[in-house]
Amino acid sequence: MKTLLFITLLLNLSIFADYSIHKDSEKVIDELVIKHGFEKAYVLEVLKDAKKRKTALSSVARPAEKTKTWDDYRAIFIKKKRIIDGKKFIKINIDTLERAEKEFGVPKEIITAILGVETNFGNNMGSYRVIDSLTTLGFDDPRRSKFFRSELIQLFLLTRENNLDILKIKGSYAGAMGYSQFISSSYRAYAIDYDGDGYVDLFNSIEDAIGSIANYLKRHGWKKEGKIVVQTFPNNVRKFYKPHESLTQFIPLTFNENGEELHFIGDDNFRAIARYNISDVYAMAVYYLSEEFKK
Ligand SMILES: [Ca+2]
Repeated sequence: MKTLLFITLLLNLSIFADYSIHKDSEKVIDELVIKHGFEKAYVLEVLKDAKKRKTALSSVARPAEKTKTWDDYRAIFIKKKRIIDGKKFIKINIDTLERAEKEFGVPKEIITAILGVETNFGNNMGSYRVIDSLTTLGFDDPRRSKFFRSELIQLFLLTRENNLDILKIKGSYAGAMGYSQFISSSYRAYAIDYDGDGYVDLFNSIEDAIGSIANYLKRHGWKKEGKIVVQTFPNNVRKFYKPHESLTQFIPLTFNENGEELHFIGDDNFRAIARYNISDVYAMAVYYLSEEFKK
């Protein structure tokens, strides 16, 4: 009886989760082996090595972009240090940023703001092994396991294509990687080689990250010279814009700024930023930060 209790306790400890024998792993293993031609022994070895990370589960249950208000976001991201670091980043990487701006139509300040919000310009790319995040969320998240299992399969494909060690690469609790924090499917679909070495590397190449962010935004509807937000007032939104399909929303977003309420409507380019991270406050933080870099 005592032994059984002990074994039960052991099984409940995160370190003893074995994703190669998880009840939902068979479908993933089959897809990787049959559809994508991976060796079964390799897939099992990787899943066996993956560790359950309970903090990934708790973080994904209350993501910052859902629980934090604009005031919280502003306090975190629109800070003197980050603004100074961003300006420095622009100075150092001006050639690449201007090349991307010309090629994709995305201003250097926006690309830099995304890098600033995502990883503090590469200083915080995440400390989770991506294999741990994606197995934990893919097999044990009650709400979005299907999405994360799909990203897990994408991770196998990405690491094979890019010759990366699947057991070593790190990222956020949700599996976002590199300077620009791309999830596996985005990495495969939108990341580009922008330093010309023939290899797409969001972990080590700032140039690749810059080009990839610009490419991502363009592919998600960024319009050169387009508007991001239109500042407006409570009762005359329609005066400025007639509702049409390309507007993100006709109801203005409301943010408190120094005790005054400001009302915005997001335009096409606002929506493109929000595709990076589905959140109005996220897109506002990027926009605000980008404006600070111009000052
Ligand atoms: Ca490259």
